[in-house]
Order: sequence, then C-alpha cells, then structure tokens
Amino acid sequence: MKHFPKDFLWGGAIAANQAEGAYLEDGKGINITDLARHGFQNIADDNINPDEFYPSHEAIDFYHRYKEDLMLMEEMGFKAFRLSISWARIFPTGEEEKPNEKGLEFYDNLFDEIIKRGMEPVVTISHYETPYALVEKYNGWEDRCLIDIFLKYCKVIFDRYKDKVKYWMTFNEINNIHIIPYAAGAIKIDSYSLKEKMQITYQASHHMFVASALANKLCHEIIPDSKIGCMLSLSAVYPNTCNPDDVFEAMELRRRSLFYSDVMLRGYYPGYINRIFEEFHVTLKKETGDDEIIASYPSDYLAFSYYRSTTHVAGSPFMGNTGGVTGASNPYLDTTPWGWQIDPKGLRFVCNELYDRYQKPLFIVENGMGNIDVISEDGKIHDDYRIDYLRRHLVEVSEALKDGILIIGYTYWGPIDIVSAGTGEMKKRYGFIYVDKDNEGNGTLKRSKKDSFYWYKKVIETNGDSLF
Ligand code: BGP
Repeated sequence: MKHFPKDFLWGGAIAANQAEGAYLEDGKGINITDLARHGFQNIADDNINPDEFYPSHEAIDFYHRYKEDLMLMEEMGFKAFRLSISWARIFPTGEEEKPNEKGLEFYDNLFDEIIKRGMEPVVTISHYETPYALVEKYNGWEDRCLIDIFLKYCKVIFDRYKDKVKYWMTFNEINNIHIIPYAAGAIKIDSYSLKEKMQITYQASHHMFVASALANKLCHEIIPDSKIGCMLSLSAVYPNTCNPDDVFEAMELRRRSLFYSDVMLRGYYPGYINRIFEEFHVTLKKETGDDEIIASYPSDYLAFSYYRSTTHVAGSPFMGNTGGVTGASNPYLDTTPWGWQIDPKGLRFVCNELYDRYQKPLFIVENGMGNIDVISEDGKIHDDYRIDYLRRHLVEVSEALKDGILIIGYTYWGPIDIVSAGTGEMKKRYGFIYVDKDNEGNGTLKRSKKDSFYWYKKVIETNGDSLF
C-alpha cells in the first residue's frame, strides 16, 4: 500500500504580514500586525513609533522577491503554496468604496507566478491582518458591521481571482481569539474584566461565524469549483493523569476550541456552549436569520495548524493550545527552544479525533519547527533537528491516512524563514530556506538552502516513500 495518495497537496505556508514587508507600498494601509512590534503575545502599539524597529515592516521582502522564492519552492516540488492576502492592500482602511488596484495587481502577479511554477495557490482571506482603522473605529469584530465590510472584500477577491484560486479559507486560527484576541478578532480587550472579555470575544466570534458562512456562500456562487474551509489552531490536548478530573477538564478545554469547528462545520451552536455562556454571563446578540445562515453554508473542509501538544492539570486556567502558551510539562516529550512540546503522534491523534467528529476532509496547513539555526564552518545550515521533527510528523500523517482519514494535503509552516507571529522575531526560524536577516534588521536578505531543503524535496519527489 502506498503511503500518500497521488494527488496529495505537498507544500508550504506563509502569511503576508510575516513575509511580504513593503508595509506602506503601493497604497497599502496599516494593518494590525504593522503595530505589533514584538508579536501577538505582547501588547501592540497604538501608533507606529518612528524610533522603534518593527521587523515585519520589511520582513523578508517577499513583496519584491517572491519570484526568486517561488522558484525555490518549485525546486522542492511543491504542489501547493498557502499564503494570505493582506486585506489592507486591497482596502487600506477596510471601508473605501473602491479597492486599491495596485494591491489587486500584486496578487494577480503572485498567483500567476505560483501557478506557472506548478503549484496550487491556497489562500487565507484573513490571517491576523485586519486593517487597523477597523480596530480604531469599531473594535474589530465586536461590531456587526464588520460582516459587510469583510464580505465586500471577499467579493472583490473572489471576482478577481476566480480563475486562479480554488482553495480558500476564511479566518486563520479563528479559535485563537481567546488567547490572542487582537490578532484573531481585531478586538482590543486588555483593560476589560473577564466577564466583559468573554462577552466581547463570543459576540465577535458570532459575527465571524456569520461572515464566514456568507463568504462560503459567495465563494461557491462566484467560483463553483472552489473549496472553502475554516481554519483552527488544533494542537493536541491531553489530561495530565488518568484522574477523572484531569480527563474531564481536558475534554472541556478541548471543546473551547472545537466549539469553533462545531459551529462552522456542523452548522449550529452545540448545546454545551450554553453552560459556558451561563458561567460567564454571556448574552449573545443574534439577528433573525443568523442561525439559518450558519446552518446553510458550512465550510467544505477543516484546515488546521498543529505544532505540539498541551497537558492539562485539573484546576489550572484554561489556555489556548498554540502560540507559546503551554500547559504542564509532559515528561515523555522533548521541547523546542521556545518550549513547544514536540509530539508527532499527537498529530495522528488529532487527525483521528477531528475526522471522527466531522467526517469532512482535513487539510494540515501548518506544522513546523521554530528553532535557532547556526551557520556551520562550511557556511551551511545542518538542521537535522528540523528534519527529524518533520520526518516523525510525516510518518504519523501517513499512519493517519492508513487509519482511513481523508487528508488532502500538508503545507509545512514557514518553508522560508519569516517573522514569527507570536514574538515578532526573525531568530525563531522554521525555513528550509535561510534568510540572512536578524532580529535587529541586519543582513543582506540573501536566501540559502538548509539541509532540510534537499530532504523535503526528496520526500515530495517520492510522494513520501523516502520517509521509510
Ligand atoms: C500560527 C500562526 C502563524 C505562525 C505559527 C507559528 O499560530 O497561524 O502565523 O507564525 O503559528 O507561530 P510563531 O510564528 O509564533 O512561531
């Protein structure tokens, strides 16, 4: 039996705000990341401080160098390339009457290049990149008017790219609105009480559910042969012991995330959420027709990121499951230098868990290892640790396929070094391609291949057989 199906979408994934740079070029507006100097785990500035250095403003200059970068992706044999459209390039403040033609042109050229190089573009419509003006004016998704603003943006990009892009996803890691609300929901809630935070977060989530369902509808109308998914952060959650309290709470913690895919894939609010709403005194404002919209236009597939697993001890606070927030340490697992527990089998576990629950295609759109790369005396980067991480995770993906799970593809996170979302640094590198740039902005931006580049190329070339 072959390990991977022959049309498996091997590839890599990046986000505009972490790679493009050119943060003010060709009419782009300021987006939320442009103000997050130290990444989303920290408080973002209200204005750009001219005396400070913002790594994402130039990032790796993908905006001007994408041709060279895509040539390297082609050399690795990528079948798919996941990227996001920077919303503020298309609508600088979100509310212009007409889109910014220069921004649209940029993505036209970019998609053409991706296709020319034999890859399927996989597009995230909103990857932590909401135009900042919408935060200032409406506190982002707290305000229902974001639904129409978002749909106007969706209509423009669906119309424009209908012949080029067939795979879409609406919001990156929508469930992360609970751990990084500014990034995932464009809401600023730091100064609020827990009760207020929960109220705003769930209300914003509701608006995003309606927006996502309507975007699904629009996408299918404009691009009949498209697939549009939801996207969640779904690293595994384990109970710390077999104490039923640990086991039960781990399940409850998991549900805080699965709530998002439950609504977006099944099309209704699950019963268990009422108890959470009661506990935090959340009163959701829904309009007539919202429930029908959510029920009528579910997502076609479930895309998710998987980096690690979290171990939960009963009684400890409920946290998210990625982005650097960790639960108890797991004595069976090693960690990355950023403390993320390396758990390949957890990926197989999650694939089974999700497919059992939804029976919808899964797309692993983020998985990867952030590490400190050192240039050796021979001038090269011998990143065996990354190869080992990847090999072990991909073996588990093949096991999940044998378990009967429908997985349409795997896009490694950060095939080229980019700015970290959580901490805003360059030092945390994921790439198969090294980019000569440091945390302070020094470097030539030159690209070079790490050992993992050749290794992943071989995996794709043999459709996974070289793993064994
Ligand atoms: C996910 C995000 C990505 C990304 C990745 C790795 O949460 O979708 O944008 O960067 O995590 O996180 P980090 O960059 O913090 O290492």
